[in-house]
Amino acid sequence: MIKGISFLRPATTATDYERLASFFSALGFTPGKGWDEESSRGASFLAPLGNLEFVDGQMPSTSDVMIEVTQLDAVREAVISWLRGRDEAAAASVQLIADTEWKSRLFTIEPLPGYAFSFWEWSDPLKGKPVAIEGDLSAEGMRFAIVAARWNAVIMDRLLDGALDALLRSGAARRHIEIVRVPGAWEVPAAARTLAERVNSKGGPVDAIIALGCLIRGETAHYEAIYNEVARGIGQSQQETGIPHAFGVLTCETLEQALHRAGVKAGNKGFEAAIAAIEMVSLRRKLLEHESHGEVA
Ligand code: DLZ
Repeated sequence: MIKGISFLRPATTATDYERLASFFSALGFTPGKGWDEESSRGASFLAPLGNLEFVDGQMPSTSDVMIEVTQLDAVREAVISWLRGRDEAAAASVQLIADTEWKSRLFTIEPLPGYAFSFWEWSDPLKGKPVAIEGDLSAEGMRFAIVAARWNAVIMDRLLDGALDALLRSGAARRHIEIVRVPGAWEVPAAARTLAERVNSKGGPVDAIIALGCLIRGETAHYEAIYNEVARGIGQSQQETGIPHAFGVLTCETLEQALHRAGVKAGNKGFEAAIAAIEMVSLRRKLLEHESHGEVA
């Protein structure tokens, strides 16, 4: 069964390699596994959808790497801000976004001479997308609170790092991320609820809460009882306040399993929870906008 497809691009020097990796990181690509060995190293970047196309006739863009995005203007701004300080002349002359003949908008950029990438989005929002309302993954202008337990500190540090990484790389501002530490997973729902209900106090309201914790069955008396209450409390806070609460509470058999889920082998659940929170804030905004326009989804 076919699983995936990878395109390899050799970098001529270590500096070029680092420049390209930095460019793709700055644009919010999810890092893949990559590798670092004696004979070579690889920086890998993932996109939710892959697509290998053979073209007969005129190429749709000048680059053979086309990256479909939402919010193309924001992507162009991110490109410019990455170039600033590295190459002022290039930052000042980034190609303008132009309409294509195939109902899209596109611009092409060479972060390194000889490496051109075209970024594009459909002009017609229904083209190329399933007819569904979905949240986007840009966190710009959103406010988050992360509620993180202190128990199992090694794991929690990794989950917290993962969540922060996801928020910052998706465009959230540091000043819009509040980190709240609580003793253990048991205390997460109460703090989350207080934050979700906060409206006029000094910190102001938050758009979403990311709940992080780690329960290890082998080492936790009343594991089931604690887990059920934590899940119920976070769910209840979400349902009763309407504020999205992402669930990043690990429930593991062993410490090793927890480590794997905290970035060692099986993704980082803190990162994933933060991405879910961003998507839900965006979705909620869209749904409420639909409601206020009297539209039916
Ligand atoms: C007491 C306890 C135990 C045994 N294990 C964990 C755990 O694995 N993960 C966690 O986040 N917290 C644990 N706790 C602490 C409880 O969540 C809670 O903080 C205390 O019982 C105090 O209310």
